[in-house]
Amino acid sequence: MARRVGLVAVVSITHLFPFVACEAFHEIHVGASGSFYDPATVLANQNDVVTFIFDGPFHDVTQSTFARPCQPLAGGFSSGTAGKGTNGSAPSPSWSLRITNASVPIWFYCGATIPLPHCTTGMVGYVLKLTQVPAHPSIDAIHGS
Ligand SMILES: [Cu+2]
Repeated sequence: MARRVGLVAVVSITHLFPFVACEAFHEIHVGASGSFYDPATVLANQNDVVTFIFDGPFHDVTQSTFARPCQPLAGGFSSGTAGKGTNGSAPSPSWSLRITNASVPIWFYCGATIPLPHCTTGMVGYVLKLTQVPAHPSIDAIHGS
């Protein structure tokens, strides 16, 4: 009998809070030390916010696809070109992206092409749903940052 009461209590709690969203904030540094995103991978949940901080001179964040990682996705997002400028004296601008659909991975790349296309030299990244990857000790560190 006591066991049955415990089960009822658990069910009641999930009915009381069916839409609780625990949003988290993630930061990705853009071009802080070369043409890279740091980190290049973020594990996120629905409603999380990913903020890109443009530490380098000029970069961008443009949505792409796994199949064509250096081509813009039609109708996808783009931060526009941003950065600290060539002399690095301007403050780092930032641009934020809210994850409105965590069920699909989000791929992005830098569309800057000077002196070489940044995408083809490795300036790509992606956002994965937190539950799409197996449990790993580093996941907590990434998600908690
Ligand atoms: Cu770039």
